[in-house]
Amino acid sequence: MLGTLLFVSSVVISLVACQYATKATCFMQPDPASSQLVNGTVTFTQACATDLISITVQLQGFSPTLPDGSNSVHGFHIHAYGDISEGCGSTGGHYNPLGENHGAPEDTIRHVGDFGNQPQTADGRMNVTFTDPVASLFGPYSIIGRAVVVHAGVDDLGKGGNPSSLANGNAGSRLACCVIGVAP
Ligand SMILES: *[C@@H]1O[C@H](CO)[C@@H](O)[C@H](O)[C@H]1NC(C)=O
Ligand SMILES: *[C@@H]1O[C@H](CO)[C@@H](O)[C@H](O)[C@H]1NC(C)=O
Ligand SMILES: [Cu+2]
Ligand SMILES: [Zn+2]
Repeated sequence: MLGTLLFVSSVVISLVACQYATKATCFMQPDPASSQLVNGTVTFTQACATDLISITVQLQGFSPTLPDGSNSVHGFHIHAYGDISEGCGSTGGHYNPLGENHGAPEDTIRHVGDFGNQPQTADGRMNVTFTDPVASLFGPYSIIGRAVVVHAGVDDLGKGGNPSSLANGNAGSRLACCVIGVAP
């Protein structure tokens, strides 16, 4: 009887919890050391813990893509700390609560914060929406309160064949960052 009551009430609670889309937001600002003045918003939505998180990125200020195709994609990660007191450098490394190696978003072995590479437009904007199978706004490994960082270079997704590839993907300097907060 008590078991049934607890079961029914937990079902009711989870149904109610899923009626409100959970949303988080992050207002990107350029790192003080960056010559590319990248800014804009990153928005996260996830209605329930069991849903995939959806990430919408709307940034501007990247240098244009070069004729040889360079400067067309950028390493894009969640970093461990929501601390931008010393620019993007104080956000720490990739958010990695499980102590894994760096990888691609689709890899089994990856950091929670590994969102791979995201494309910019030729004229220097980034306007993409994607989902991620691992990161979440819920639970013990929630990304709320941590940082978004976009890099100058390409993330080698852990396939670079050197130790730093397995730590950070060799994505280069940090162009812009922000702290993920709860949104209305
Ligand atoms: C974003 O950067 C552009 C170009 O530097 C600037 O004009 C604009 O005011 C910035 N917007 C915000 C909200 O910081
Ligand atoms: C961003 O992409 C969306 C969806 O494709 C589009 O509706 C919107 O106009 C784009 N915004 C910019 C600034 O390019
Ligand atoms: Cu990063
Ligand atoms: Zn990583």
